[in-house]
Amino acid sequence: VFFFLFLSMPRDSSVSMKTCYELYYWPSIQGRGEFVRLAFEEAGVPYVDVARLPAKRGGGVPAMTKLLESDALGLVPFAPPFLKVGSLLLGHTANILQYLGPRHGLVPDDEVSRLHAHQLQLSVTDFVAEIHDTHHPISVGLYYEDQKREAKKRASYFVKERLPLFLNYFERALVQNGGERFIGSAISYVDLSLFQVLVGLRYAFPKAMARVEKSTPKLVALADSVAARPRIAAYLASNRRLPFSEEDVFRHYPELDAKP
Ligand SMILES: N[C@@H](CCC(=O)N[C@@H](CS)C(=O)NCC(=O)O)C(=O)O
Repeated sequence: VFFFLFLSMPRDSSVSMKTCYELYYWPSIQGRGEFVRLAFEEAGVPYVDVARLPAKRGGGVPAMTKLLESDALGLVPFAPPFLKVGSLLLGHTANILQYLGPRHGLVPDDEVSRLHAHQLQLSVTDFVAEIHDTHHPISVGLYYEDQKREAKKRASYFVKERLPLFLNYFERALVQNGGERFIGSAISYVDLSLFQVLVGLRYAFPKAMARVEKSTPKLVALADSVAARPRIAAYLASNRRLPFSEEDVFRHYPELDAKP
């Protein structure tokens, strides 16, 4: 039995037989946690999405809140998503991916590649914050309905200026690396994240995206190629992949999209 158990362990030698990844994120949305979920899914690495488990199995939002309120595990993260690996607690999406990437073949070995992957991921972080702020320009503590007027104004500049600026930048970075992958020649967590950004933006701003995507053909091809990867395709078809919604980071409010 032990021999069989050993044979069925992941082959990645950097992963100890006891590695148990616990992801903490809001259970009903894709949000920023999705960038981490996609990395686990592509790598075929088992993880526990703790807040999505029932409370009687130690899950739910209270389990997440409990960790955020505790000082027992050292530096406490500011907000979800965060990852627990044994006694290590790690916050910030880009930081979590920087940790997982080298351990699961989602970034090349050399230092420059890793720094550049992190650099691109930090630009994803900035971009996601701006996407979020289109529907919450005044405060995360207010409902969209209470900041609709400001959201409309903010989103009009976003779709006109920031959306093409960011996407054309990512297209350029992709082309600089040959046009198929962002870093090196194999899939990296940055490729997975740009897939998520693209599909999220298509959901949120279909009209603006139809326009902008004409000038980002490599990005479009990259997103298609990520969606077609066997593990990602299986994940997207599973009930682990939550639908987009108006509770999420990428929200579709027709009044915030580009004019026809
Ligand atoms: N830069 C952080 C941002 C984390 C973040 O804003 N998390 C959101 C959910 S997606 C949250 O729960 N924020 C609570 C708050 O800002 O008070 C990251 O990329 O992980």
